[in-house]
Amino acid sequence: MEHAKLYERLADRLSNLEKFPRIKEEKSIAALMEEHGISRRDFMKWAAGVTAMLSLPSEFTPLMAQAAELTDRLPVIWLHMAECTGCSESLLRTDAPTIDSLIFDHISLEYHETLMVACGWQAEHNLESAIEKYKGKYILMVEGGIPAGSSEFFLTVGPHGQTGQKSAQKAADSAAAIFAIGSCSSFGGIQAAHPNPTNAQPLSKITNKPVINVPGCPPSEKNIVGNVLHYILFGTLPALDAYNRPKWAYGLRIHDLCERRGHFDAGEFVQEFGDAGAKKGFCLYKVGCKGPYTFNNCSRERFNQHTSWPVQAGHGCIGCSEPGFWDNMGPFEEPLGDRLYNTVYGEGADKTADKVGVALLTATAVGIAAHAAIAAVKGSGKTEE
Ligand code: FSX
Ligand code: SF4
Ligand code: F3S
Repeated sequence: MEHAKLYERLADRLSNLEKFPRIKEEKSIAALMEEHGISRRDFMKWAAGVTAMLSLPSEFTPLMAQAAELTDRLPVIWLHMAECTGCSESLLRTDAPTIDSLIFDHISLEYHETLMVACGWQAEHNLESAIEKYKGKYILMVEGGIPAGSSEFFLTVGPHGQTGQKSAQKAADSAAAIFAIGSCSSFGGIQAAHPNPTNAQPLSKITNKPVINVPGCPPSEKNIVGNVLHYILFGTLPALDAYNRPKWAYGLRIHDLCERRGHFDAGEFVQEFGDAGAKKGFCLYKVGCKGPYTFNNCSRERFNQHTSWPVQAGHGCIGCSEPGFWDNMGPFEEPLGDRLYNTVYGEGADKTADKVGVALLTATAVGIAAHAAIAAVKGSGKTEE
């Protein structure tokens, strides 16, 4: 769609959404920002960043800011299944509240077990009434793998001891959009790793409705909030890859935009942690980096307000946003070697990095040899003609 037409369509959608009453009678985003010392300028800079992240042209920035301001029109139910709560932590536990975490505060979170005050019967009642009240209108976010089938009783929640499977199914039935937050909910995660004693399953196996996967263990705050804003703006599913991950976030390999990529291409590798190459910031492939097989935007967006990410901190990527990474990507501090890893594009398209690396090194070697030959010819006193 042409940009102007798309702009018009999104602006229309937002002005319709604006007519809905605010669910939370709390402070506006502008007031929240001011309270935390975040200027309008910083907010607009942030909105420009999210616009670029979602691959929209920069003139859509005001729409993104408006979408953020409208997050209080959106009821969200967040369920915890079998997991470590790292996904919620990724978003909420920062030293100073980030714009992303403030926006998450602003969303009308109707139910979130680790954040809400209610417990026991009251909590269960809140969940049931939120499902009823916002039927067909709420966003469901689920964190964690789900023990299923005859093993569903490995996870029971609340005073009625409802199983995680039943509670996720019920909440999914009446949701307007469903996000599996984190690798556990997207692909099963650590509890689904071999031998998967509780038969933990991804959310997409528990419901027949479409599920958008936002994997990562944990996913970055940017990818969680970016998906909410995308939904507010478009109201439709984003373009997804073969594993139902939004392409705007998971369309490229970690390796494609890694700051150490020049060293990979030049054959400059850390041989063991702490060696001279590590101090120089060489490539971590030989100490196990799985960046060449992993689709995520960590190397571009980083974590904690762009501060850092695993490779910048000195450890290779462990492939945490790929299906079954606990089983398929290990050992985490050794290369996969000759083992072909089946990525979204299939085995054929994705040679092992070892082979690609070797091919590149060979090409470099050929380049050097050719140069040496020319130099030798020059040295012999012959002309270049
Ligand atoms: Fe933990 Fe979330 Fe990993 Fe899983 O993140 S960070 S185990 S993806 O479900 O809490
Ligand atoms: Fe970066 Fe890892 Fe690729 Fe090396 S192998 S360039 S550290 S992503
Ligand atoms: Fe995970 Fe790799 Fe990013 S380990 S956080 S996908 S760098």
